[in-house]
Amino acid sequence: TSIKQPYRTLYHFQPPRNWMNDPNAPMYYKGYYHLFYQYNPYGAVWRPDIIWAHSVSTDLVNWVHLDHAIYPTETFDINGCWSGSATILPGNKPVILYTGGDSKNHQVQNLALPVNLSDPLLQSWVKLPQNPLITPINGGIDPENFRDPTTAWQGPDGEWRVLVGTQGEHGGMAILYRSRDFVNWTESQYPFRSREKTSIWECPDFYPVSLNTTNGVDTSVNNPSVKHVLKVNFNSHDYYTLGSYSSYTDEYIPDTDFMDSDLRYDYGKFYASKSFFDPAKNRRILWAWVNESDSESEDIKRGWSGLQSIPRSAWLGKTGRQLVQWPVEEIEKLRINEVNFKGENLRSETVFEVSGVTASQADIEVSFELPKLAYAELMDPSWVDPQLLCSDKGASVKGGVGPFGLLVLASEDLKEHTAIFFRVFKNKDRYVVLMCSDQSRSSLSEEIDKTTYGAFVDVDPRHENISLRSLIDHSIVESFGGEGRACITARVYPKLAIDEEARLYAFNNGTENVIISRLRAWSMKSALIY
Ligand code: DQQ
Repeated sequence: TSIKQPYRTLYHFQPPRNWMNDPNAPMYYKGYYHLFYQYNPYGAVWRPDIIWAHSVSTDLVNWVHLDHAIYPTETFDINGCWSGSATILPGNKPVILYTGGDSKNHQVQNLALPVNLSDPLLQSWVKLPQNPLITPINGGIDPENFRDPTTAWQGPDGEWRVLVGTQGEHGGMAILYRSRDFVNWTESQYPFRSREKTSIWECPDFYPVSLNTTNGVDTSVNNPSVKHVLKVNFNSHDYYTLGSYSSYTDEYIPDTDFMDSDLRYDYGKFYASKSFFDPAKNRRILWAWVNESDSESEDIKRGWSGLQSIPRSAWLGKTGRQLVQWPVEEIEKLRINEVNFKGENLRSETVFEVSGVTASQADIEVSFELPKLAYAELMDPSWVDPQLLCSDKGASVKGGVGPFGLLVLASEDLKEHTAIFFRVFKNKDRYVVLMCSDQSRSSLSEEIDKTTYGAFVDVDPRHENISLRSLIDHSIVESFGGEGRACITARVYPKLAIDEEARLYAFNNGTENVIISRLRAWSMKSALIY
């Protein structure tokens, strides 16, 4: 008997059942994209002795599940095979560094190698007998909080470098290790970075981005035309800094440190991300785990928990102050039945149905022109927290210029809807654009986390239209504002607005008219994931 499963996604990556969390070691090898992920083969909840499941794809859209790649077998990982990363060694030889929970429940870093490099699917992996290669024993590292090795990079001296996340007395940090042969690793004298008042740094990621193109850059590249990104997850989010890195001194100096800025990959649900350089299309791609917002007992009833985001290309924005992210172009292959219009007036206090697409499984791109900017509400200087501002001023709170945007996964009577919208404020001689994803009315059921999310978008509405793209897939809404300058991912569990019952609307709840300069919407085909 099959239970109706309205919340399973149909073009996001999911295993057929059970618990999934972090993406691990994404890489491109001999024509295939590889995704490993933290997986519990025995149920829909996390457990410490978690394993690495493995899937491959030629297009980042359709996936084939392979046998599990890495699972507890040895004293150095018998209590769990936790997150890690791939490095492609010279001669196109991929290797994986991952965290093992050893027989004393200490976290140690291990190396695994493909058994057969001529198998492009890399189906079997062997653990190096010298494991563990990096242990917390020396140097007073907390043995229960020492994990998630990065992709390694090679310096001009030929030595490999890798970061491992941990926490010190005052906050999270990343420790740098160096090696000539990838087997013997030496701890660097100083932590690579640390920051007070942050929890343990999980899943660090460190890579260059180009200063003048949107192309990706391979991880070991360092020259005057790149900047570096250090991303870590702490305090429940994936934060990043941009900065300069010297391969000679191994010093990384952020332009603005963690906690002093609020740069995040995503202002909704998006955790434990991992990036990789894709040599096939010269781009940097990142993924993250998107967990459930429903209760654990519901996860268990459904028999599964956790999604992977749509993989995103990431590059440095024109200002040089932030990254820009956009769903990989391959996802557009799934688009069918385009609905398209231009120059539609979205009058004050109206809701406008966009019909003709399967609203439960869709891709929408819309841009708004704001002819009445002068009537924007005044910005209060105390409004510094965009998430708070979005929850105080949800979609139903009237404004001047905005709120305007989309109502997705909406029921016909609008009792259920998720509102993705903008509000424009005037702040002296400039404008501030707020983007919100308001889940407060996303479902009639109650035991759900319906937190509203928000972000400021670095767009000047005097000089450009405000754009929004939303990818909707049954229980996930991934939204990209200002052409990828602010991203918000949300999970929702409508009761009425499921499958064919779901509707899509544009709305304007401000006093001023706005113009939909262009709207394109598509139904999305299901991906083949088996
Ligand atoms: N999940 C893994 C850890 C990592 C955490 C364990 C982040 O390696 O720190 O499943 O979600």
